[in-house]
Amino acid sequence: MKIMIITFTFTSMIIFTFVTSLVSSSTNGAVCPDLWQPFGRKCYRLFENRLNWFNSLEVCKGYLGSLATLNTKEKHKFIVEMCDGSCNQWIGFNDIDVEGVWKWVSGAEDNDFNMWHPVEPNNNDGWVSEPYKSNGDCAKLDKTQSLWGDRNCVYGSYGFICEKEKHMRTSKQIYGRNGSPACLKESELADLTLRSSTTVRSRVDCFRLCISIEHCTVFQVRSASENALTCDVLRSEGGHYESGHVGCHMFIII
Ligand SMILES: [Ca+2]
Ligand SMILES: [Ca+2]
Repeated sequence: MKIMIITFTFTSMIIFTFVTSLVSSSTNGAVCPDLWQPFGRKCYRLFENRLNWFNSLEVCKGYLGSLATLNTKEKHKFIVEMCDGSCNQWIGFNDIDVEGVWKWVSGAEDNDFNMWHPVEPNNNDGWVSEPYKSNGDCAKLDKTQSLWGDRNCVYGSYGFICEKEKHMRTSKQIYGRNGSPACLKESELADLTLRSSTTVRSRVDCFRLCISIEHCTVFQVRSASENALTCDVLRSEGGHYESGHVGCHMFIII
C-alpha cells in the first residue's frame, strides 16, 4: 500500500509539471477586487474613515490607485449612488498648484465638468475670519446634496473615494500527460468544488463566475446540451485529474 501511495504521489507530481508547462488558449477579463465597485474601466471604493486630503490620497496610492476622478456626469451619478445620495468624501479635484485652476490629481485632462454647489468653490473652509480662515484647495462631496465644495486639504477631515484600474485576469487550459484536455470526473469534484455546478452558455461565463468567487483558481466546463455547458468552479486542480473526457475542458486562472 505504501509503495502505491508513493507511486501515486510521484505520478501526481509529474502530471502537475505538465499542468504548468502544457498550457494554451487564454481568455481575458478585467475585474475589480473585493469591496471595489466597477464602473467603466475603473474600480471605485468608498472609505468612511476620516482623514485629510493628503492622507486620503496616500491610502488610495497604497491600493495602486488615486482619489476618484469624477469628470463626467455619469461617474458623478454613480459615486453619489454608491453612498446613497449623502456623500461626505474627498475626491481628486484640487487647485493646490495655482489658485482657481482646478485639476484632477489622477492626471485626467478633462477638467471642464464639475458639480460645484452654487456658493462653491469659494476658497475657504467654512471659516470667514482670521485666525481660523483657511484656503479651500481640495474638493469634497457635500453631505446634504452630494454637490462639490472646497475645503482645506490639511485641516479638513472626511471620508474619501479611491479609484483604480481594473486588473486583467487570464485563464489557460490544462492538458494531461498525453496532451489531451484534462478534466476531473464528477466523483472527484466533491473535495474541490466551491459551489454546485452551474449551467452556463460559454466558457467565458464560467471564467467570469470563477474570478468572482473567492479562492477559485480552476474551473472546468463540460458539455451539457447543444447550447449549454456545465461549469465547475474549483479551489484547485487536485493534481489527480484524468484526461481524455470528450467535451470537458479544465482551465487555471493566472
Ligand atoms: Ca482654492
Ligand atoms: Ca469652500
